Amino acid sequence: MTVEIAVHSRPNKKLLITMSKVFDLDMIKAVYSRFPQRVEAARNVTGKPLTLTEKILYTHLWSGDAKTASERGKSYVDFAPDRVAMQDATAQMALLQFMQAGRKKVAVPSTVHCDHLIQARVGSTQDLTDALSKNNEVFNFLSSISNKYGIGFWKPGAGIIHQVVLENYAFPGGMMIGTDSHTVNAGGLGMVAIGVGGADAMDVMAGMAWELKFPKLIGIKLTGKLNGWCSAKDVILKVAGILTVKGGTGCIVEYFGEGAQSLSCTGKGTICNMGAEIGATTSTFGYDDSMERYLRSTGRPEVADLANAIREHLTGDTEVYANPEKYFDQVIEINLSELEPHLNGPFTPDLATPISKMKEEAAKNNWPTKVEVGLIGSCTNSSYEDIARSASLAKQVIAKNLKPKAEFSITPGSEVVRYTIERDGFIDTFNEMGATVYANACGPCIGMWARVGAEKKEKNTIVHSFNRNFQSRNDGNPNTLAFVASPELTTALAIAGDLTFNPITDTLVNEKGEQVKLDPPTGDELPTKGFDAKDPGYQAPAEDGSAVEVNVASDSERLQLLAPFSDWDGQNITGARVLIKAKGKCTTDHISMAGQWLRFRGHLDNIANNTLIGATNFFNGAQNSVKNQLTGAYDEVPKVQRAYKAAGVPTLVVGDQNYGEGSSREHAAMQPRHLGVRAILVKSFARIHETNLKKQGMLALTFSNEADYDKIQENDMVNFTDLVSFAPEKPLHLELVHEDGSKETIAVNHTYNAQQIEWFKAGGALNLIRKGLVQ
Ligand code: MIC
Ligand code: SF4
Repeated sequence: MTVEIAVHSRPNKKLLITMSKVFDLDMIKAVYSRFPQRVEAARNVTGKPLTLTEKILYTHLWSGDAKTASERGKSYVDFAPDRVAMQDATAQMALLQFMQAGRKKVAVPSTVHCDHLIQARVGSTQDLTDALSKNNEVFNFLSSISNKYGIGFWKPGAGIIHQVVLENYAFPGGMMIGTDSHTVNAGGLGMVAIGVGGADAMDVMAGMAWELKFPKLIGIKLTGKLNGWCSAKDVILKVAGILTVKGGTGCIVEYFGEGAQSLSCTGKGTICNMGAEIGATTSTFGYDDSMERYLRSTGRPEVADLANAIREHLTGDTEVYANPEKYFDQVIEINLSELEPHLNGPFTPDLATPISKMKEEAAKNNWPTKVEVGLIGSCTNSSYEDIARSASLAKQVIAKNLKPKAEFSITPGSEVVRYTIERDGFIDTFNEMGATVYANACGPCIGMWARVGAEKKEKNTIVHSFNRNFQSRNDGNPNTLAFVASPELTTALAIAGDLTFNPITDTLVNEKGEQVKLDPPTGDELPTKGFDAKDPGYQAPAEDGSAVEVNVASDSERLQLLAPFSDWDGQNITGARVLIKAKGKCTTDHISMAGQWLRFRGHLDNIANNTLIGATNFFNGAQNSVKNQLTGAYDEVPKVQRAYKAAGVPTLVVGDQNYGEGSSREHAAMQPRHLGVRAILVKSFARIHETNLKKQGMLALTFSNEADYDKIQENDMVNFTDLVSFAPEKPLHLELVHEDGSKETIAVNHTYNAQQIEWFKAGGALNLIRKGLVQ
């Protein structure tokens, strides 16, 4: 069997109006029919007006109408999400787990999107064909397993998960989870949409509740109106600068105010999308006219009508927005009229520099100011509006006799956007500017970018409109400095080829030697002629998939059936070694790199060979070089860990702040687990990663006293002294036996509740399901 691709077609062929099918209409009707009553119940138990976030959370309680008020930042609550979305790189592991759950069909509407495995090299058509042949085994697996279990399948070329979800599935007031940290994008259409690991997705698809600690609430009041060079992206770039990469941890961010209403729906999506970069559980906006316009434009007037009927429930209560300090845990106010375009980076998305300050910051930090490449697109910024506004700048290249100084590329977010922008002439405009149009996929954003010359590892600067800019992420070159900006600013900087070019004040010299100024970008929020596509790339699942076979070849290097992890032996872990003490930032990209490693996302043993190879060893400052205590020699992290495993020596990984920041990929938890690491001990965790570790039966621990990080020495032996009495809200203790024989005991905290301790004991949550101990 082969997977057919969504073939790019020319707009002059007869158009098929493919946007008329509304997914999940019955489910949405059911959600809305109970919404008002559940909001009322929530108002009664909390005894106060409600934020939108609370309305959505309380209307999605597993147990039905709210009976008690949940304590923010404290209570673990069971929720019933309305739907699940998965992308190809994470769906493999999620569905390999789902296969083990013994269910016939998914319990809630679910979809798989093939977007991460397509490498950007020469251009969309060729790249898609190449990806299809390289990844055929994986695409076939995903296609057939989706077919079997009732999961909607979006073929390679259909687009990036979050754009496709926004166009087809997101609805105001809904709750969804997705196996990708940028699932939060759907907040732009008024959802509470949360990124999770595959094991969490599996639970919900298997008909079980989904547990989340009731989040704290950050309110962001937007006043004024965007103008000139500013765009929605600049709002979140500014917020990232204020809150930093961990300022949103444990929180849902709710935007409101007249400024919020003035933003387009896809602009709101951009803001919510990058909420992942501040560690927020998710972000959301109240239902408004921009969302209604978007629903109608994407062929869902029925959903707009349904939402209009309960409009007052799909936004926060008036009293809340009038006195936000009373109802949110933290309030931030941003005046859109005064906002400046920002550039965030390099290496971290929260290093925010307004464009007017870039000259001095670049000089101070010795950042190369020549921009080599500008890239627009990704799930963050590939809406019609984004492309239209960027195209308005590309048009000026020709009109003003300019010659772009940097390379420039576009990755459209979906086939629907691509088809529509081609029809409306934008692709031609970009082509005239010399741009490359890549396939509708993640591409360079996830390191699937065959960038010519990257292997030389030269220090260089690129600017993109994506969301993440961790070291090595885009092209595998640790010396590429990536700056995140709006698509408009990215385009302007690619034209100028200069990071310090401020389009508001500066001029460019054109081919005739004249000084010219770029006019501020303009563009329609939505296509006046409507969206269209010949083949959006959707494959519906079989009504009855019981006869569909899912094959995983035993000698496959891409896919491997999962073997259960072993359960806890009930003993204290003793004689443990420190595999690595990671220094500084240790994101999921450092723990389980993407790029070329994406091909092994369905094969745990093979992908385990990249475990922690990007992390910096505190003791020697090197990457992928740790001391093997069995031999005294330094070697690669995965090799050393495999040696410990073979010798039956338990190990732990030590880390710094916000460990596991970034992606939802549970590989970052499963790989160390598979290789025999027993505990991860850090100063603090990113939310999704902490849950992933718990789910996989790992110990996720934090130093009670952060300074104890310094006490861990390279040759230490570590003994747990009270793991046998592991209990909720009770710190554990570790005895450090130093090389000189001295000993000291440190306290470590954990956030396991009683159920999660059972996961640990069973060797992972899936083992409980396998044993039929969870229904
Ligand atoms: C990312 O942006 O890092 C990814 C790739 O989309 C990840 C998912 C993954 O690791 O597969 C994410 O954001 O969760
Ligand atoms: Fe894809 Fe990049 Fe979006 Fe992740 S952030 S889903 S890699 S486009």
